Parts: sequence; structure tokens; C-alpha cells
Amino acid sequence: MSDDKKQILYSGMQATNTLTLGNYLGALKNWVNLHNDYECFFGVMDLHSLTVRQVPADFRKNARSLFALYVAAGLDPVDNCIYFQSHVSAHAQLAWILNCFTYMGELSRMTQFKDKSAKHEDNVNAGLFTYPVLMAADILLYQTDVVPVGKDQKQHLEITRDIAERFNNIYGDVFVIPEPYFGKSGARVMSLQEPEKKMSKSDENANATVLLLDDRDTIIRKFKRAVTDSDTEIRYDPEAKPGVSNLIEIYSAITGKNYDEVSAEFAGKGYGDFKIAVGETVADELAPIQKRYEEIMSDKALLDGWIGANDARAAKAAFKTLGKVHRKVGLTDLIR
Ligand code: ATP
Ligand code: LTN
Repeated sequence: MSDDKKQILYSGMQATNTLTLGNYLGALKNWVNLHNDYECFFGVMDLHSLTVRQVPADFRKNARSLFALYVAAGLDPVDNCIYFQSHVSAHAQLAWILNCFTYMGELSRMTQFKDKSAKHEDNVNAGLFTYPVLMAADILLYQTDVVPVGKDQKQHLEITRDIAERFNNIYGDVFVIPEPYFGKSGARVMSLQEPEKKMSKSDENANATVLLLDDRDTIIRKFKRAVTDSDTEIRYDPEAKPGVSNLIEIYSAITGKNYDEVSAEFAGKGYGDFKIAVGETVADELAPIQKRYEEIMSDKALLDGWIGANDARAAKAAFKTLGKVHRKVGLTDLIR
């Protein structure tokens, strides 16, 4: 299949803190190789991160760090267009236009807005409210066919489709209506301390979360301390044994073994041995990524070169759609 026939796939993550093992096994790891079947765009969603107050120096570093982690995890910056959302001004421009086609009522129903405004009571800003409209702009600018998103982002993809359909009904076929991507689903990684909750980078308990950049000893220590149960059996049963099941899920996602194979491998062994084995497997998986990450971060010219080239590539696609939108709604032509 030639490149121009490929469907377009779009996704991204917020540039906030460092990634967790959940982000990696649930999303990033599954993005590698998608470029064989799709034309892929992966954004560093730094404008979205501004909905929560950031420390400027840390934020700047985190955004570059996320770009480097994408690449270190295996997303080739030539085969994939990896770029900064804030560097392509068409995102903010289209978001404004789409704001005028989005209703207060539908935004008020977004569960992420309700959760985040409860969590950041002192800063319920308008950006938090219109977060899904910017996300719709991200997706629609690239005439995206498919979007791999986790469960927590499904509602945002639905509102994106609603906004696009509403716009198309008025102006004709301007936007491709994006579909969720149902590829190989990623693992859902739970907290190591409260396995009923998902592993989250904003967790206050450091032992609950494995970071992609944690060193080997830290990773193994966190797994040794992982909460399990008072039983001894290594069996996948998320209802009755959430802690052990989470460890099985992690081990399975990395080794490719199914749950029964994992149970059989550790039959008769105690939780202690199992936790160490999972910790070592995770550390082995992350070691080459961390090494590659350090190499990339220490080569400013290399990183800047990829950033510049891909920002331009993204802008070309994005401004083509924005130009069309301008013409359709009656804004004067963009002269670039
Ligand atoms: P926060 O803790 O701030 O809510 P997060 O860690 O949930 O952030 P997001 O930026 O919301 O991260 O998510 C980025 C991607 O990682 C999404 O596709 C999401 O589905 C996936 N993801 C996040 N946490 C997990 C997890 N524990 N297991 C599997 N996938 C996850
Ligand atoms: N909201 C998403 C990040 C995100 C995104 C997007 C994902 C912003 N724009 C467009 C897919 C497509 C998140 O928090 N995971």
C-alpha cells in the first residue's frame, strides 16, 4: 500500500510529569509499529497541560522529555509525525472556531471536567471546561480516521464526532468523522498500593506508581512493596485478587504470555518470588528505553532537528484543513 492511501491515526498525551508504566503499557507501547498500517501523528499535548497550573521550567523540560520518551520507546520520528501541539497554531485557531459550534450543556456532561474541577477546586478555569473542544480540534485538523484512546477518553472522542457532524451538516463534508481505534488493546495497569484504582501519574503515594524513568532498584523495591492479599495462589481474578491480578497483567503485557501461562510458571512459588520476577521483568523492559532516552536528551541538536522537521510536517497538514474551514465559515483567506 502506498503511503498516501493509508488511513490517518492520531493520538497524544499531556506533557505533565513523567510517564508511568500505565501510560507505557496502556498506550505508548501499543503505538509502536502502527505506522506500518496508518499515517501516524502523535502530539505532545502541551496546551492541554496548561489547564492545570505548571511550574514553567519543569513544564518545558517535561514537554521535551515526553517527545524523547516517545522516540525512546520506539516511535521513530521519521516514520511518525511526533510534534508539539503548541507549535502548530492551527490547533488553537480551530479550537476557537469549534467553541462556537459546541454547547455549554454538552461540555457540562463531561465526566473528566467534573472530576478535574472537583480535584482542582481553586482553579476551575475555562480551559478545563473547553478541554474537549481543543481535543476535537487536534483530531479534526488532521482529517483523522482512527484514534487510539483509553476508556477515560472515549467520551471526548464522542463529543469530537458530534461537533464534526454538526459542522458538516451545516457546511458540507469538511471533516472526516473519526472512529475509535480497536487494535490490540493495551494493558490496564492498576496502582501498586490500591489495586482497585488505576495507576496514575498524579498519585500522591510514590510507591503506587512506577515511572518510566525509575531506576532498577527503585522499580524492584516498588514491586516488592506491592499490595497483594493474604492468600498464596498466583491466579488471575481481578475481583477477588486485584493486587496479584495486576502483577499478572503487567508481566503478561511485557512477556506476551497469557494469564494461565503466567500462573503455571509461578505455581508453587510464593508472592515474594513473583513480585521480584515482575519487578525484574519491568526493569529489563525499561532499561534500553532509559538508555536511549538519555542519549536523545543529551543530544540537543538531534532532538531540535526532529522537532523542527515534524512541527513543519504537522503544520502543513493542519493548515490545509484550517484554510478549508476558513473558507466554509466565511472568514477571509489565510495567507501564509
Ligand atoms: P493523570 O494521572 O494526570 O490523570 P494519566 O496518568 O491518567 O494522567 P493521561 O495523560 O490521562 O495519563 O493518559 C495518557 C494515556 O495513557 C491515555 O491513553 C490513557 O488511557 C493511558 N493510561 C493512563 N494511565 C493508564 C493505566 N494505569 N493503565 C493503562 N493505560 C493508562
Ligand atoms: N486528553 C488526552 C490527550 C489528548 C489526546 C488528543 C488524545 C489530547 N488531544 C487527541 C488523542 C487525540 C489524554 O489526557 N490522554
